[in-house]
Amino acid sequence: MDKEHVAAILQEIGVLLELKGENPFKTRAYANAARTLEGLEESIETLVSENRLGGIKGIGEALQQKITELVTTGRLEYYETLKASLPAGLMDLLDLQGVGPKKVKVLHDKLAIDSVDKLEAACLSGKVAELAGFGEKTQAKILEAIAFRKQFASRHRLDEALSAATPILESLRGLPEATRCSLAGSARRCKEIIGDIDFVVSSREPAKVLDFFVGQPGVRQILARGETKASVVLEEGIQADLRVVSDPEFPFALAYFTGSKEHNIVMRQRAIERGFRLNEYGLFQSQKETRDPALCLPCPTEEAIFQALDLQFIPPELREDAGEFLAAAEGRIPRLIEWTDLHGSLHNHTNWSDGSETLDQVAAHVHELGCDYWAITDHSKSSVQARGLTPERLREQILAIGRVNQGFKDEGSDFRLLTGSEVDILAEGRLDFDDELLAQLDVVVASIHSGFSHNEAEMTRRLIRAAENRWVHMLGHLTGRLLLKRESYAVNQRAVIDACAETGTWIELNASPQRLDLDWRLWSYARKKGVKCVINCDAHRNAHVGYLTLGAAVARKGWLTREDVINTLPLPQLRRELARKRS
Ligand code: DGT
Ligand code: CA
Ligand code: CA
Ligand code: ZN
Repeated sequence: MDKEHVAAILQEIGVLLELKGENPFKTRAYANAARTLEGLEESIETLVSENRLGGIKGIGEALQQKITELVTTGRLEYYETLKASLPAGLMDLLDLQGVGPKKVKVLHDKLAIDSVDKLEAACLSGKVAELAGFGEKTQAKILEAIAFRKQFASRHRLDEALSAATPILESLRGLPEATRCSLAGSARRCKEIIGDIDFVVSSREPAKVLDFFVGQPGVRQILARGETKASVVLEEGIQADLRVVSDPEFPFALAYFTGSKEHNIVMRQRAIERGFRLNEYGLFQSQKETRDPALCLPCPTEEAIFQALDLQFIPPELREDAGEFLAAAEGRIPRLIEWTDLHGSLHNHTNWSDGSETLDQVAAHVHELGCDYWAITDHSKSSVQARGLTPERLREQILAIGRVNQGFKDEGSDFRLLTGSEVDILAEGRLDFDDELLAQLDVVVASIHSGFSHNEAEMTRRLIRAAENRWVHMLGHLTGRLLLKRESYAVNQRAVIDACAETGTWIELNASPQRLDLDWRLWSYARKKGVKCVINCDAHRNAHVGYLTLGAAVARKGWLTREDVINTLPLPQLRRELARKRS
């Protein structure tokens, strides 16, 4: 368990205590302890195992016991009990802009409000404005916050959808009554934002599967429950739909509920052109709508359905009616990249800037996971909030990385850390370090972290100027977007891609789940122009190494193959490519 996780729980305990009306000193102690933990250099596991928590200012005996329990057992009884003693909906209220624990407590005590729906009703009837300390203005603000939340409640990031879906899929697979189980819908297609999660299961006993599905611990609310389908809202606030079919129907239901809708329409049309009917129940030898099993062409898998329609198999990620039919009809669907093709990441941070771990900890972790190389690209000096490195510190870091690499060499290992920088692109496209320093680095990523409000022409110009620098290997998170949080700054992405093509500059696919930037929709254009992709974790802690799988999924959605992605190369070839633009 990492310290961010422990800190998040302590923080939440502080909030829960405040909701209960505990004295402010106690609640503040938890918030302070959380902040202290986040700032620690050492790993929390080491501190616990060596019994050294007591030496940290602000961590008294009670807190020490709780942290120790949490780190050693993975859970904390006190926290679970506390959480269970309050209605779950109260935490949802806290998510509303401008509503803090004090207000939630009053709303709960005076008006018995424990959900967003109840709060909305109370605001509409004017009861909230009458509460002491609220008033008309606050009431109107709360209604505004609720409207905003509703707009986003049905949109979730892919990583959040997948981490909610995975355990459900696992437990469905464990059911004896379930024959085949799959994720479907936009999550299976790896859209960066999804509306709801869809599952398809085949079974002879749909009632048992549905009972299990709606009765799982992660279900907050049952929206609908029928003979063959159910919809629930999960604890995470995400809706999940399940469809149960017979096993011969499974491939058809899976293809149908994977979508996209636009893709399905073309599939259905192709079937009609061939004298068939295609729907979620089968592919039928029939001129009109039917679900008569006697007329169904047996297709044991999705592959067989595509084959029956004279198509190469279309991977789910490509099912957007964005050129996949033409390619599949001509047998031109490429072999898409797999995450296991990746040998390392070329944009990552350590505790030298705003990352969590030391060089040694990062190197040991990624080496253990089987990477061949890992570039350390901490922030540059202008990124003050991210503790960007001065030129002196960067020179020190180059030496420190040399020492880490010497250690690997001495052990006979070929693994290497690469030196680097995520250098800020300043106004007018100047870079935060001079060329002489950049030339000493193995890997240079150039990114924009400030001056987001410039107009499109200026932002585009900044990025193009950075690409024109011969020491810059790639542009990082090209649009600066944060999914569901912050829009891209104004930029002409195609013009930047053109400049990268001309200068031999690569473009990053930033695999951090809140970025997934460059967007999958633009990779076909970049690929056509001959611009190479680099799938980067932008890791700020070791757990982020897993983002490589998400990055590869989105790269697949952008039709990228192993040949299009630089960090599929082994180290010697990578070094040759790194030298190319500079020679
Ligand atoms: P989402 O949930 O908004 O992110 O997007 P999807 O694609 O998961 O859409 P969803 O959950 O409404 O439905 C799952 C799939 O079911 C969808 O991708 C295609 C299929 N589907 C649903 N409604 C229709 C429809 O009216 N016509 C066709 N052709 N397919 C449909
Ligand atoms: Ca869906
Ligand atoms: Ca759905
Ligand atoms: Zn960055």
